[in-house]
Amino acid sequence: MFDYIQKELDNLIDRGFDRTLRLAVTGLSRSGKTAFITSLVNQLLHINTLDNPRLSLFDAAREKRILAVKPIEQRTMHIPRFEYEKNLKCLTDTPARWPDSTRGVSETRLAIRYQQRGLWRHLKETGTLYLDIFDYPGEWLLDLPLLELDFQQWSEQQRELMQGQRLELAQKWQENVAKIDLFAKADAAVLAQLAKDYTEYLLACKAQGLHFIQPGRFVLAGELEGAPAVQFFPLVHLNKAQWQALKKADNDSYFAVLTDRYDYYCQHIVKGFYRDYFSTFDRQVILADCLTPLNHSQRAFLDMQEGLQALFKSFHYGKRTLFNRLFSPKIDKLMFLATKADHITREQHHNLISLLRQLVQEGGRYVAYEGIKTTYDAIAAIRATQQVKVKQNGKFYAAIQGIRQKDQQKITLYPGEVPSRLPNAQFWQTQGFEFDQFEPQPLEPSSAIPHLRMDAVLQFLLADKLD
Ligand SMILES: Nc1nc2c(ncn2[C@@H]2O[C@H](COP(=O)(O)OP(=O)(O)OP(=O)(O)O)[C@@H](O)[C@H]2O)c(=O)[nH]1
Ligand SMILES: [Mg+2]
Repeated sequence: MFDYIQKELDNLIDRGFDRTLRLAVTGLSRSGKTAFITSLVNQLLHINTLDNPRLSLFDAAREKRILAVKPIEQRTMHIPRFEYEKNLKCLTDTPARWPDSTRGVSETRLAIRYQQRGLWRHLKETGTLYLDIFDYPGEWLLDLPLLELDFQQWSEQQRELMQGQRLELAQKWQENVAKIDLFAKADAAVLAQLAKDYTEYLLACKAQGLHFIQPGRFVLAGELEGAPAVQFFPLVHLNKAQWQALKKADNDSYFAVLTDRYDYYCQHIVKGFYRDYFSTFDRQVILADCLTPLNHSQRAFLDMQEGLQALFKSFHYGKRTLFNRLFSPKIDKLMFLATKADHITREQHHNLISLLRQLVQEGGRYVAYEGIKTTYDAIAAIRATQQVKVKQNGKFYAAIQGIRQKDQQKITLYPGEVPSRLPNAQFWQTQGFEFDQFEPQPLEPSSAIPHLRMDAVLQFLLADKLD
């Protein structure tokens, strides 16, 4: 009994202070980050409106303990603001449309006034949780492994990747690289052009649905656009003897300049990101669109797997010295979400989650992280379809209904089965996937955004902070 009272007293003292939670949201391009944050903010802002009964899995909302939520001024002046109003307007316009693609990092801050629960409930105590939400490109996390590689090791790793489709896309860049003498004095304009060729190659990979792109800043340079720090490229055509010989090249040679720029990129840009942003996050959401790559090709699917595993490794580094040297990890909860689950029927969600797990965790080894609580789920941040039942030959089948993007037709379809395991080569030959994109449903400005399982997300991320 004494322990219990002591615990309640400790809690009470803790509650006397307002709390801050810094939530980071990331995922590879087009995984649904903007839609996710727009919906998360929207669900919280609508928590007490009558037409939002859809948060039953979120304790604080169900118990009506959230008194008020409002957007407030963010604390960091140098990070662009997340454009919630603009994104919402896209959804409430007629016809409704998806918010635009975004670049770089953005931030938004909410104040959540809530009533605490527990032994002292009758005291009607209230607290405020300040929620800072950051949106940053998953591609930036893909750069972490660079810190463990020198220029030669990185180049050799990139050479391994040069197969099939990538080899074709890299042709122009490779032909131009072959024309320069790496021992010769570097010409900045030539390097700028070669780096442009390399960036175009990376962008072409992206357009083909390939996600494992390094360095991540080359495709999302932001304020670094045109800076020497993002004007280098791997040397994938050299053999060991050539690398050895080039070590003796002059300091102003192409080879030396490329090496310097690579080192600068690692030391300043990659480490800078981890120091300035990553080290300040308390909780992390990683979004993955596992359905779209199924439409592309086995290569695109495997590439996404590589990308996701690299993202995951960023957290796995927790125990390793590199990561600890950079910052002491603070993240205590990590959530992997398969997005756009409204593309499939409800009974397929289980398979989608299982596929996500497998994609993230090599060979299905479910690794737990010391001190990081990890979970997997499937969601639709902005639900664009309705789940319906279709009668065929006297039997009812689950189907989805929505406005198909490519022809603006209202369609009802059974999108098929999501594989619960990583599909093998034979599977790709025999079964094609066709997951259509849908337009968002019309939305009244006063209504909450329709979703799937965003309440489960809020419960995992916020519940313990609102007790
Ligand atoms: N059906 C459905 N489609 C979604 C959902 N979320 C995102 N999408 C689709 O995915 C596209 C990309 O979503 P965004 O939220 O812009 O993704 P992002 O990760 O912010 O993309 P970038 O900023 O370009 O990296 C949208 O334009 C929609 O077509 C969802 O919950 N349901
Ligand atoms: Mg975005």
